[in-house]
Amino acid sequence: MRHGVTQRLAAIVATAAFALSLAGAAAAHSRPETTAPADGEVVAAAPTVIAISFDKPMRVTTIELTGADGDAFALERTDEMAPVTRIEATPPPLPAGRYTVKWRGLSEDGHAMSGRFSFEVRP
Ligand SMILES: [Cu+2]
Repeated sequence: MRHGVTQRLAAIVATAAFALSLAGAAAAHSRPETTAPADGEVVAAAPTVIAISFDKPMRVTTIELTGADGDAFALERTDEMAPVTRIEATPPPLPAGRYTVKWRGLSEDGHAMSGRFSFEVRP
């Protein structure tokens, strides 16, 4: 039954190759590395810049800032949706409170990515 063993081996090799290709695809994502403010950070002064750094270029398609009650705060950005490793957006003066930043983007490998982080302004 050598033939059967060869077929099983071929199937195992094909499965391993497929798993490796999935791992390779995952590793090619651009990922957020750090944010400013950091997720969960409590800041005494309202931030004048909201920033996200990525390990590889990310085309950020939306970035939104909302307060705890769901109010949206307009962010001014200058990246013009070009792929960037760091996006900086300027918020209006922020009163004390909790805020959430939500973003969506296209990774360097074309995959859709999204994330969120929160911070609190507590003077
Ligand atoms: Cu990817």
